[in-house]
This record gives sequence, C-alpha cells and structure tokens, in this order.
Amino acid sequence: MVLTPTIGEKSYNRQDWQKGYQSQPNEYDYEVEDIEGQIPPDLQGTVFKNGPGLLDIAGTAIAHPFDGDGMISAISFNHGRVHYRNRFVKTEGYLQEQKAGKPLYRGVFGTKKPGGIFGNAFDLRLKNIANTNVIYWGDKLLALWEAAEPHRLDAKTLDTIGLDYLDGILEKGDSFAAHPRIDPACIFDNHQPCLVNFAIKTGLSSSITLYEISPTGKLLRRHTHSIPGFCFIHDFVITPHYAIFFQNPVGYNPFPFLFGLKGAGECLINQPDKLTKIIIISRDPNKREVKVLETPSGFVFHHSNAFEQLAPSYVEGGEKIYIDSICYQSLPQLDSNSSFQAVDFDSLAPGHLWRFTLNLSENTVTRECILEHCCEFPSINPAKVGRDYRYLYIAAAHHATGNAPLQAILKLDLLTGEKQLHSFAPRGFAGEPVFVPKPDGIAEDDGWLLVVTYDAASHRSNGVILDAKDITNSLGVIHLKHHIPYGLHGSWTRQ
Ligand code: 3ON
Ligand code: FE
Repeated sequence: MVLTPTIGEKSYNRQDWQKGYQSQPNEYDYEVEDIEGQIPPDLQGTVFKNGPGLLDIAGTAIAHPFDGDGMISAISFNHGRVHYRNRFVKTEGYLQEQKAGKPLYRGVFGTKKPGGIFGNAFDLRLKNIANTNVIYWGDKLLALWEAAEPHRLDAKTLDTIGLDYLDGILEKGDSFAAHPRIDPACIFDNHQPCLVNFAIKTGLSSSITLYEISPTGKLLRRHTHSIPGFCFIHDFVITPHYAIFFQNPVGYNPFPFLFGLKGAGECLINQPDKLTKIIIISRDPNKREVKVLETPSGFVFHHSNAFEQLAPSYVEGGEKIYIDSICYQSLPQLDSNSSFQAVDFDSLAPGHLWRFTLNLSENTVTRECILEHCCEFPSINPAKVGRDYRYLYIAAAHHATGNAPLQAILKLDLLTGEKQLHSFAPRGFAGEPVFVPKPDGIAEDDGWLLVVTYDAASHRSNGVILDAKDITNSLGVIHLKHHIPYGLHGSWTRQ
C-alpha cells in the first residue's frame, strides 16, 4: 500500500492490470482461512457482487468486459467467520454457449459470433447476460442486466432459479434496469422503505417506466412517460419527490448493428453540440408531472446521489435539487479493431465528479466540478439516499490527475472538501466500495466499506474491510484463494 503518490510515475503496470481481466471459470464454495486483521464482530451479513466472470466464450475472447457472462460472488460474515461462494448466473445463453463450445450470440458491446458479417447480420437477439448488479429485495436475490428481465437466484446456494417477473410486475420481454435505488423512508408509504427502479424502451422515440416496489415485493406505483428521441440511460437518482434521469446527447445509427458489423451498444453516436436533458419525473401519485431542464454536453453513467431543498416560496432562490454525478467529456468509445486491454488510458478523458444544481422555480441548471480526480463507482450510506449527505465514497485512480485504472478508494467530505485516499497501488486494483452501516451507528460515516480488490502480485482477489470514518484504516483483509475478474456492482444484506 502506497499512501504518498509519487508524481510523474505510473502507479501501475499494464500487464498487472490486464491480468485482472482473465476469466474465472471455476465455482468455489469455502470458508476463508487466510484473514489479516480482525473482522468486526458486529459485521453480520452478506455482500453480493456481480460482474463478468468470463472474458471468453469457450476460448474465443469477448470484445468488451460488459459482454461477459454474469458471475455472482457472495462474501458472508458470521461472528467473525467468513465464507466465499461464487456461481455463474445460469442464463439461457451461458448454458447454450458452454454446451456448444462457441459464441452463439452477438454481444451488445461488440462480441461477434463466428462466420464474419454473414454469421452476424440480421441476428438482432440480445443475450441476457445478467452481469451488472445483484440485489436482495422482496425476499428474492436478483441478478440484473438493464436490457432484459432479472434472473432470480437462491440467496444461500446462488443456484439460478430462472428469469423472474417480480410476481407479475413485469411481462415477458420487459427490461428492468441494473440501478435500483432504495428510498429509506418513502413519504408516500408512511416512511417505509421502497425500491425505485426503471425500464427504458428506446428507438426513434423512447419511454421511461418507473417502478416503486414495497419491501415485500408488491407494486406500489408504476408510470410510463414518453421521451422524445433516442436515449441510453444506465443509472438515475431519486429524491423524496422526484426520480431524475440524464438523457445524454447521443444518437443512434442502427445500420452497423443490423449488418453485423458492430454490437448494438457500439452504434451510439456522440452529439457534442447538443445539450444533456435532465428529466425530472414526479414520484407523487397525485402529481404526475415531468419537467425537462438542459445543461451542456457530457456523458454520465453513474450518479452518486441527489437531494432537494424545497424552499418555501418566500425564500429567495426557490426550489432546488442537487445531483452529484460522474461526468465524462463524451461517451467513451473504444477502437473496435483493437482489444479493450490495449486501451490507452492517457488518450481518454477521465470521469470526474460534478455537482448539478437545478433551480425548479427558475428552470436553470448550474454545475461545478467537485472532484477533479479520475473516479467511478460511487457509494454512500444507504440511509442518505435522496437526502442531503456529507460523505461520498468512490473508487479512484491512485494519482490525483490523469486517467488510470482504479486502484484506490477515496472518501470525500462534501461539507469541508477534505479527502482521504486508501490506495492499493502499485499492484492492487479496486472496484466499487459497498457501504455497510454499523448496526448501532449514529454518524453518517459509522460503517464499513467492503471492497473487492485484485492483487496482481498473487493473482488473487481480496475482500478488504475499511473503516468508513477513517478509510486509511484497513480493519481486515480476506485473502481469497483465486481471483475474481474486475466486477461491476453489488449490495449488502443483513441476511
Ligand atoms: O441499442 C441500445 C443501446 C444500448 C447501449 C439499446 C440497448 C438496451 C441494447 C443498449 C444496451 C445497454 C447495456 C446492456 C448496457 C450495459 C452496461 C454495463 C453492463 C455496464 C456499464 C458500466 C459502466 C461503467 C462506467 C463502468 C466502468 C468501469 C470501470 C471504470 C473499470 O472497470
Ligand atoms: Fe452501473
């Protein structure tokens, strides 16, 4: 662990970074014995993580990690003992391709079937790879992929049960985004928690469907809004009264996809001269309003959080919403002729954290960069979702400037601007931190961060427990017996 970055030198070596993208075809189930430090005795529950487990299909490399078959890891804590288990989501496509020993589907991000354009043209099926997020809600463990239905898994064994329609909330072919938000105290449900998620249907014109689902899995509210133009929306934010979406300035040319030349997701076209539309949908069942505000171009995958300041009309400035998001200059586009592992980090602009201030009374948007440090995968105390919050945790590059792989966790105090960095450089790489509140916690940062890291020196992954109050302090390191390829999102449950 290097705590004082050296300026001007790379904090990583490319071969090390690339090794974290090797497939992990094995499924493990064991009690972890190799533990450094002390597991907090009151850390009780399971962190589930999802991400591409395979970077190849029976030996044929996939074109992009977002095309990789979903693999769930579960790290469970029980009175200081730690158990690890991983299982592939046994999607229809995974089972068929493993049996056939070759790719049978085109990937959204460029993976091709054998046979050149003749083997790929006009095959418009999507393979539901269930690789983006995993949540436990309504007594169900669900693996999510934004372009199709969720898959349900057995929460104990991680065995795949099958596609899940949420007890009739979804219909065959419906999608369910991979970024649900849990409102900790919904004002329309007697301050009970509720899960808010969305589904996008896109084309020349698009629609957003918003779902609000109770802790027992019952549909509370659903409404659909049509949105002019194409939209690619990966994540959103909620406040007590609103669900908010960024419609980034991208267009779509379907022909390379139809003719077998590119994946569906590679046909997005940046439109830097256009504005980002911020779509603000009311969650109030008695007020089905939609407002659209505009802000200069950029591209956002992930948001950290949002909150409202509903000033009474006599207060100057009116009603405001604050949104914190990771912004790229434009949609990062990779060269489809070379491997994603050859990406030139220095030639791509990194994502930075920006705060957008929406004035709903004056219909204006202002924005300012609040963290000029390459970062992705934000995380906060779940009690603060949609509320004014102070602490933001995020995976970040080791160095404060430039674009580089994520090797550190950064804590940002939004009140004072103070930062803490816990770096795993030079040979460690970090993914999304998952915030686990302390059972008896009072302060917003009374909690732990669970981080899955990849250690190139041992070619194994670790589960690292950081103290959310002082993240420079690592409480425990769980050394797994193998590596987990770089993952996407996950969640914590007390189960
Ligand atoms: O054709 C349309 C456009 C499109 C892109 C419609 C569509 C629904 C088929 C579609 C599909 C979108 C999908 C399936 C998106 C999946 C995204 C995904 C699996 C992951 C996104 C991750 C985002 C980020 C920012 C990851 C960053 C990772 C690092 C910095 C390091 O590992
Ligand atoms: Fe995401």
